[in-house]
Amino acid sequence: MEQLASELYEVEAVRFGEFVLKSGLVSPVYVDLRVVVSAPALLNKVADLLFQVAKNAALKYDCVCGVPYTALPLATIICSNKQIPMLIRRKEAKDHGTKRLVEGTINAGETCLVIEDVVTSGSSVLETAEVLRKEGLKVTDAIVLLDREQGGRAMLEENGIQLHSVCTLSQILRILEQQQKITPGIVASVEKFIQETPAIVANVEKFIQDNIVKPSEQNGAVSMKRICKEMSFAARAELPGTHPLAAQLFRLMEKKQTNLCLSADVTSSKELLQLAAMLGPSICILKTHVDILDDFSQEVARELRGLAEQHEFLIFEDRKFADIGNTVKHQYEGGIFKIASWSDIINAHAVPGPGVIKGLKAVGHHLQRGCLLIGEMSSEGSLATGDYTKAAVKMAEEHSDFVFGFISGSRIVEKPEFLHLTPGVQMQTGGDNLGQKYLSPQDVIGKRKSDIIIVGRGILSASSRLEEAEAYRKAAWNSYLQRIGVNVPN
Ligand code: S5P
Repeated sequence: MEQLASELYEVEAVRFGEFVLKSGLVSPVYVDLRVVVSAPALLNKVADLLFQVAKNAALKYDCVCGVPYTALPLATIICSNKQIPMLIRRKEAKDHGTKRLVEGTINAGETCLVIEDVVTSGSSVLETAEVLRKEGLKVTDAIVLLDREQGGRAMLEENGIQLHSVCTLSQILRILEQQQKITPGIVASVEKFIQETPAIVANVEKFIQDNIVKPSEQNGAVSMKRICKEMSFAARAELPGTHPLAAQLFRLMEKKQTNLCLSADVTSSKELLQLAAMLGPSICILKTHVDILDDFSQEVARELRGLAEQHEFLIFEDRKFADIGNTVKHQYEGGIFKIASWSDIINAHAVPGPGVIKGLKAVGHHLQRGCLLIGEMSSEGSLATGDYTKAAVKMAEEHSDFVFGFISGSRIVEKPEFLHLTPGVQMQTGGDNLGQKYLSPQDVIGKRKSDIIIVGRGILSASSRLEEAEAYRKAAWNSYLQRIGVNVPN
């Protein structure tokens, strides 16, 4: 094991430093076993260790299948040396000829052992196992070189697959520390990263490589739909159709672990700026109603922008534009407020028809701004329901270069590129005496599958606004993690 760890380190299959993952997260460790194919002696050794693990566990199997692509050469070496029949899983069905997903002789009822290089969340092993199972094969065990200990073992067990690993990432860390190849500081930072980072995020690079499918491909569209339900914000940021502002928002949400938007409905600029400074680290968006401020000035807008840069949140002026294109264009760009010059996000009612979006887009598009359409409202007796909501979705889809999501009570469209923001949220459900209705964060994110909670008075009326904001952030974030299938620490 000591030698394996040091050889993996020598060929840079395990690297330490600062690696920016596609999710925007900075990881202190990077594991990529693809490089092992260029070191034949090590490749053979890894294949042998994998075989020994299966042997020591006394596994009984009839054939072997490697998870494409890194584990393919490993499976080949094992099968060739030990004279075991091998199967190859195709990643895409051939578009001509047999359309087979698995190559080789399949004898239904036989047991197939799955081989993988690294397991993080376990999703790649499970995907291959499911394809094999569909062909009538039994899959009960998988062997892996490196278990990153980020939930894969438990997830596979739930799906009837026992995971056997040659080593874990923490074992490698300890050995490299003993060999004085890495410092205790590095070990501590990697361990912290492993514990704190949800498996789905650490795995996002693999997820993206494996799952971004061309929408024009028929079976691609099917798998896209299946995956959407569990897609992380980080993965949604990388979809080709995601609006750049939405991508920025998804990344900062994942980085700051927050899907809380503060509705900063206060009437003094001083209080607004104080709120932004204090709650900035806890929120992904700060929503304003600048027309309720007694003392708005462009200086206030400038200061707010500074705080937005400092704490990495977006600004959303909740102006709810609802006029003809020409009028909203002026309202957005000019007047006292000059909203377009400082607000990243604005919103609009769908009631005037697409002209409202066109007018806003004429001002905001080149400034890299984005717009949310109002699909539903939280107030009692709202008329934005049923066919109205459907028409709003259609309008958004037709203008997705500017509209990147919705204000709605729940998810109203399955496209993962779109964001859903839900107002009317309080821990204490019920309502106010002017028609507002409240749902809990868990209900909104978990059951109704919205992405971001918008909270105003729930936080503003608390004795400690910071503590309350953190309570809302944690409740909404944990509901999101649970929804995408990540174990939530207590
Ligand atoms: O349907 C809606 C849409 C919006 S944007 N219902 C809402 O309440 N809002 C806004 O969300 C509303 O204008 C207010 O700024 C915030 C809710 O505030 P709270 O104090 O009731 O949480």
